[in-house]
Amino acid sequence: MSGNKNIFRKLFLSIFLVITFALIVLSSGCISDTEEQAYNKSEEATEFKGIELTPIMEQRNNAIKGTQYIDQETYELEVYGLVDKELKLSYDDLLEYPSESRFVRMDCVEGWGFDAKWTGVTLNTIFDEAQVNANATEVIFYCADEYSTSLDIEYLRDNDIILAYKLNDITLPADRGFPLQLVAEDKYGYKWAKWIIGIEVIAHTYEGYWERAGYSNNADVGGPAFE
Ligand SMILES: Nc1nc2c(c(=O)[nH]1)N[C@H]1C(S)=C(S)[C@@H](COP(=O)(O)O)O[C@H]1N2
Ligand SMILES: [Mo]
Repeated sequence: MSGNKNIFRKLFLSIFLVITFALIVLSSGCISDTEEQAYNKSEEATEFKGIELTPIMEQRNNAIKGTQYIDQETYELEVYGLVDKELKLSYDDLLEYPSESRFVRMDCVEGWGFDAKWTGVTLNTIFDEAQVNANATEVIFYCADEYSTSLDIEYLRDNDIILAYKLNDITLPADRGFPLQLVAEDKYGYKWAKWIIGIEVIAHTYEGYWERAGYSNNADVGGPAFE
Protein backbone atom coordinates (compact mmCIF):
# COMPACT_ATOMS: atom_id res chain seq x y z
CA MET A 1 0.00 0.00 0.00
CA SER A 2 2.79 2.48 0.88
CA GLY A 3 4.35 1.82 -2.56
CA ASN A 4 1.06 2.80 -4.20
CA LYS A 5 0.96 5.97 -2.14
CA ASN A 6 4.45 6.87 -3.31
CA ILE A 7 3.53 6.41 -6.95
CA PHE A 8 0.46 8.53 -6.38
CA ARG A 9 2.57 11.25 -4.78
CA LYS A 10 5.09 11.17 -7.64
CA LEU A 11 2.33 11.31 -10.20
CA PHE A 12 0.68 14.21 -8.39
CA LEU A 13 3.99 16.06 -8.17
CA SER A 14 4.78 15.59 -11.88
CA ILE A 15 1.32 16.78 -12.90
CA PHE A 16 1.71 19.77 -10.60
CA LEU A 17 5.11 20.60 -12.14
CA VAL A 18 3.84 20.24 -15.71
CA ILE A 19 0.88 22.52 -15.02
CA THR A 20 3.04 25.11 -13.24
CA PHE A 21 5.54 25.07 -16.10
CA ALA A 22 2.76 25.42 -18.67
CA LEU A 23 1.29 28.36 -16.77
CA ILE A 24 4.66 30.10 -16.61
CA VAL A 25 5.23 29.62 -20.35
CA LEU A 26 1.73 30.79 -21.19
CA SER A 27 1.79 33.86 -18.99
CA SER A 28 5.27 34.90 -20.14
CA GLY A 29 3.95 34.52 -23.70
CA CYS A 30 1.26 37.02 -22.86
CA ILE A 31 3.67 39.62 -21.57
CA SER A 32 6.58 38.90 -23.87
CA ASP A 33 5.93 41.99 -25.98
CA THR A 34 9.20 43.53 -27.14
CA GLU A 35 8.39 46.66 -25.18
CA GLU A 36 8.45 44.69 -21.90
CA GLN A 37 11.88 43.22 -22.43
CA ALA A 38 13.79 45.30 -24.91
CA TYR A 39 14.60 48.26 -22.70
CA ASN A 40 15.54 49.26 -19.23
CA LYS A 41 12.65 51.21 -17.72
CA SER A 42 14.98 53.00 -15.31
CA GLU A 43 16.53 54.74 -18.35
CA GLU A 44 13.21 56.04 -19.63
CA ALA A 45 12.64 59.81 -19.37
CA THR A 46 9.50 60.70 -17.41
CA GLU A 47 9.58 64.43 -18.17
CA PHE A 48 11.16 66.80 -20.67
CA LYS A 49 11.60 70.53 -20.08
CA GLY A 50 9.10 70.30 -17.22
CA ILE A 51 6.47 68.51 -19.31
CA GLU A 52 5.26 65.10 -18.12
CA LEU A 53 5.70 62.28 -20.66
CA THR A 54 3.45 59.28 -21.26
CA PRO A 55 5.40 56.11 -20.28
CA ILE A 56 6.11 53.89 -23.32
CA MET A 57 4.17 51.05 -21.68
CA GLU A 58 1.06 53.25 -21.64
CA GLN A 59 1.42 54.38 -25.24
CA ARG A 60 -0.66 52.51 -27.75
CA ASN A 61 0.58 51.70 -31.20
CA ASN A 62 -0.78 50.70 -34.53
CA ALA A 63 0.52 48.82 -37.56
CA ILE A 64 -1.07 47.31 -40.66
CA LYS A 65 0.97 44.10 -40.56
CA GLY A 66 2.22 43.95 -36.97
CA THR A 67 5.75 44.46 -35.72
CA GLN A 68 8.62 44.54 -38.22
CA TYR A 69 11.99 43.33 -36.97
CA ILE A 70 14.83 45.18 -38.66
CA ASP A 71 18.46 44.09 -38.32
CA GLN A 72 20.56 47.04 -37.17
CA GLU A 73 23.68 45.56 -38.81
CA THR A 74 22.27 45.32 -42.34
CA TYR A 75 19.81 48.24 -42.18
CA GLU A 76 20.07 50.93 -44.83
CA LEU A 77 18.04 54.07 -45.34
CA GLU A 78 17.92 55.01 -49.01
CA VAL A 79 17.34 58.61 -50.05
CA TYR A 80 16.66 59.12 -53.74
CA GLY A 81 14.50 60.83 -56.36
CA LEU A 82 14.98 64.55 -56.95
CA VAL A 83 18.38 64.77 -55.30
CA ASP A 84 21.86 65.42 -56.67
CA LYS A 85 23.41 62.86 -54.35
CA GLU A 86 21.61 59.61 -53.54
CA LEU A 87 22.29 58.40 -50.00
CA LYS A 88 22.51 54.97 -48.43
CA LEU A 89 22.76 55.49 -44.70
CA SER A 90 23.55 52.81 -42.15
CA TYR A 91 22.21 52.93 -38.60
CA ASP A 92 25.58 54.22 -37.39
CA ASP A 93 25.57 56.92 -40.09
CA LEU A 94 22.24 58.15 -38.70
CA LEU A 95 23.61 58.37 -35.15
CA GLU A 96 26.57 60.42 -36.36
CA TYR A 97 24.46 63.37 -37.49
CA PRO A 98 23.76 66.12 -34.94
CA SER A 99 20.86 64.94 -32.80
CA GLU A 100 17.81 66.93 -31.85
CA SER A 101 15.30 66.29 -29.03
CA ARG A 102 11.72 67.52 -28.97
CA PHE A 103 8.55 67.16 -26.97
CA VAL A 104 5.82 66.20 -29.44
CA ARG A 105 2.35 64.77 -28.97
CA MET A 106 1.27 61.90 -31.26
CA ASP A 107 -2.43 61.81 -32.10
CA CYS A 108 -3.94 58.90 -34.00
CA VAL A 109 -6.94 59.84 -36.11
CA GLU A 110 -8.90 57.22 -34.10
CA GLY A 111 -8.84 59.49 -31.06
CA TRP A 112 -6.00 58.21 -28.87
CA GLY A 113 -2.61 59.80 -28.39
CA PHE A 114 0.37 60.28 -26.10
CA ASP A 115 3.02 62.81 -25.11
CA ALA A 116 6.64 61.86 -25.73
CA LYS A 117 10.19 63.04 -26.03
CA TRP A 118 11.62 62.24 -29.46
CA THR A 119 15.30 62.27 -30.39
CA GLY A 120 16.72 61.93 -33.86
CA VAL A 121 18.09 63.64 -36.93
CA THR A 122 16.35 66.47 -38.76
CA LEU A 123 15.26 65.84 -42.32
CA ASN A 124 16.80 69.19 -43.22
CA THR A 125 20.21 67.71 -42.37
CA ILE A 126 19.56 64.75 -44.67
CA PHE A 127 17.98 66.85 -47.43
CA ASP A 128 20.99 69.17 -47.41
CA GLU A 129 23.42 66.29 -47.65
CA ALA A 130 21.43 64.73 -50.51
CA GLN A 131 21.14 68.15 -52.18
CA VAL A 132 17.42 68.06 -52.78
CA ASN A 133 16.50 69.75 -56.07
CA ALA A 134 14.69 73.09 -56.06
CA ASN A 135 11.66 71.72 -57.96
CA ALA A 136 10.86 69.10 -55.25
CA THR A 137 7.40 69.44 -53.71
CA GLU A 138 6.74 66.25 -51.79
CA VAL A 139 8.52 63.43 -49.98
CA ILE A 140 7.42 59.78 -49.79
CA PHE A 141 8.35 57.61 -46.81
CA TYR A 142 8.49 53.88 -47.60
CA CYS A 143 8.39 51.37 -44.76
CA ALA A 144 9.47 47.76 -44.23
CA ASP A 145 5.84 46.61 -43.94
CA GLU A 146 5.01 48.10 -47.36
CA TYR A 147 3.26 50.98 -45.66
CA SER A 148 3.91 54.41 -47.12
CA THR A 149 2.87 57.99 -46.59
CA SER A 150 3.97 61.38 -47.89
CA LEU A 151 4.28 64.99 -46.78
CA ASP A 152 4.97 68.36 -48.42
CA ILE A 153 8.64 69.21 -48.45
CA GLU A 154 7.76 72.74 -47.33
CA TYR A 155 6.05 71.35 -44.18
CA LEU A 156 9.04 69.09 -43.45
CA ARG A 157 11.58 71.88 -43.95
CA ASP A 158 9.70 74.71 -42.21
CA ASN A 159 8.92 72.64 -39.12
CA ASP A 160 12.40 71.09 -39.06
CA ILE A 161 10.76 67.66 -38.76
CA ILE A 162 12.86 64.88 -37.27
CA LEU A 163 13.35 61.19 -37.96
CA ALA A 164 13.44 59.76 -34.45
CA TYR A 165 15.58 56.84 -33.30
CA LYS A 166 14.80 57.40 -29.61
CA LEU A 167 11.55 57.70 -27.68
CA ASN A 168 11.65 59.00 -24.07
CA ASP A 169 15.44 58.44 -24.24
CA ILE A 170 14.95 54.77 -25.15
CA THR A 171 16.09 53.35 -28.51
CA LEU A 172 12.86 52.84 -30.47
CA PRO A 173 11.50 49.40 -29.56
CA ALA A 174 10.85 47.09 -32.54
CA ASP A 175 7.08 47.44 -32.30
CA ARG A 176 7.43 51.20 -32.26
CA GLY A 177 9.29 51.49 -35.52
CA PHE A 178 12.95 50.62 -34.97
CA PRO A 179 15.13 52.05 -36.37
CA LEU A 180 13.20 55.17 -37.39
CA GLN A 181 9.84 56.85 -36.94
CA LEU A 182 8.90 60.13 -38.58
CA VAL A 183 7.85 62.68 -35.95
CA ALA A 184 5.16 64.35 -38.05
CA GLU A 185 4.30 67.13 -35.61
CA ASP A 186 0.70 68.39 -35.80
CA LYS A 187 -0.23 65.65 -38.30
CA TYR A 188 -2.38 62.59 -37.57
CA GLY A 189 -0.62 59.33 -36.62
CA TYR A 190 -0.84 57.82 -40.10
CA LYS A 191 1.78 60.34 -41.24
CA TRP A 192 4.17 59.08 -38.54
CA ALA A 193 5.85 56.41 -40.69
CA LYS A 194 7.61 53.63 -38.76
CA TRP A 195 10.34 51.18 -39.94
CA ILE A 196 11.36 53.69 -42.64
CA ILE A 197 13.64 52.18 -45.28
CA GLY A 198 13.27 54.63 -48.16
CA ILE A 199 12.77 58.34 -48.68
CA GLU A 200 11.86 59.48 -52.18
CA VAL A 201 11.80 63.13 -53.16
CA ILE A 202 9.23 63.89 -55.87
CA ALA A 203 7.47 66.75 -57.68
CA HIS A 204 3.96 65.31 -57.99
CA THR A 205 1.20 64.34 -55.58
CA TYR A 206 1.26 60.92 -53.94
CA GLU A 207 -1.22 59.04 -51.80
CA GLY A 208 0.01 56.66 -49.13
CA TYR A 209 -1.67 53.60 -47.63
CA TRP A 210 -4.39 55.31 -45.58
CA GLU A 211 -4.62 58.31 -47.88
CA ARG A 212 -5.58 55.97 -50.76
CA ALA A 213 -8.29 54.57 -48.50
CA GLY A 214 -9.79 58.05 -48.21
CA TYR A 215 -8.01 59.62 -45.26
CA SER A 216 -7.02 63.25 -45.62
CA ASN A 217 -3.70 63.76 -47.38
CA ASN A 218 -3.28 66.95 -45.37
CA ALA A 219 -3.90 65.17 -42.03
CA ASP A 220 -3.69 68.24 -39.78
CA VAL A 221 -4.55 67.28 -36.19
CA GLY A 222 -7.99 68.74 -35.47
CA GLY A 223 -8.84 68.87 -39.15
CA PRO A 224 -11.09 66.48 -41.08
CA ALA A 225 -10.07 62.80 -41.09
CA PHE A 226 -11.46 62.23 -44.57
CA GLU A 227 -11.32 64.24 -47.74
N1 LIG B 1 5.20 51.41 -41.28
C1 LIG B 1 4.08 51.80 -40.65
N2 LIG B 1 4.05 52.98 -40.03
C2 LIG B 1 2.93 53.39 -39.39
C3 LIG B 1 1.76 52.60 -39.37
C4 LIG B 1 1.82 51.34 -40.02
O1 LIG B 1 0.85 50.57 -40.06
N3 LIG B 1 2.99 50.98 -40.65
N4 LIG B 1 0.64 53.05 -38.72
C5 LIG B 1 0.52 54.50 -38.51
C6 LIG B 1 -0.56 54.86 -37.57
S1 LIG B 1 -2.14 54.76 -38.14
C7 LIG B 1 -0.29 55.34 -36.31
S2 LIG B 1 -1.52 55.91 -35.29
C8 LIG B 1 1.10 55.41 -35.81
C9 LIG B 1 1.28 54.79 -34.44
O2 LIG B 1 2.58 55.00 -34.04
P1 LIG B 1 3.11 54.65 -32.59
O3 LIG B 1 3.69 53.28 -32.62
O4 LIG B 1 4.13 55.69 -32.32
O5 LIG B 1 1.94 54.75 -31.65
O6 LIG B 1 2.02 54.77 -36.68
C10 LIG B 1 1.84 55.10 -38.04
N5 LIG B 1 2.96 54.59 -38.78
MO1 LIG C 1 -3.44 55.88 -36.60
